[in-house]
Amino acid sequence: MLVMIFLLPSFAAEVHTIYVVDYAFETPDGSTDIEISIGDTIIFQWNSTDTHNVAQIENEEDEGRLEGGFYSGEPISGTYNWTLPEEHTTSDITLFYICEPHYSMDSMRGKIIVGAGSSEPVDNSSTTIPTLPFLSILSILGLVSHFRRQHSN
Ligand SMILES: [Cu+2]
Repeated sequence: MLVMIFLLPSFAAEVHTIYVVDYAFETPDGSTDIEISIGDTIIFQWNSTDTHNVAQIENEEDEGRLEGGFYSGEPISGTYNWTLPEEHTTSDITLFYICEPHYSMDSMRGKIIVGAGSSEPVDNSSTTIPTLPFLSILSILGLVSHFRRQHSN
C-alpha cells in the first residue's frame, strides 16, 4: 500500500504553486522559473499588500502583455488564487510571464518550461556582442594617439 502511494505521483499530473508576493514571483526552487510536465497544473497564489498580476509575454524581454495570451486580470492585492488555464500546458513550450506594474523588476518576470520547452533557433549573435566594446576602445586609443601626434608636430 505504501509503495503504491509513492508511485502515484509519477503517473498523476502535479500541481505547482507560484507565490505572488510583494515584488517577486516565487516558485518552489526560489527562482521565478519553473519546469513542469505536460498536463501539470500551475496555481498562482497571491499574498501581497501591493497589487500584482500575471500576464503572458511573447518573448523573454517583452515589456507588454501578449494579446490573447494568459492573463490573470487587473492587478490585485491580498490573498487570491488564479489557475493557469490548462490549454497552455498541453505541449512542449516555454512560456514567459510578467507582473504588468512591475515588469521592469527581474523578480517579477518568470519562465514556465513545459515538458522539453520550446525549441529555439541557435543564436550566434550573442558571441559577437562582447567583442564590440573591445573594438571601440581600440579605435578610441587610435584616435587619441592620432591627435597626440598632431599636437606634437
Ligand atoms: Cu507586481
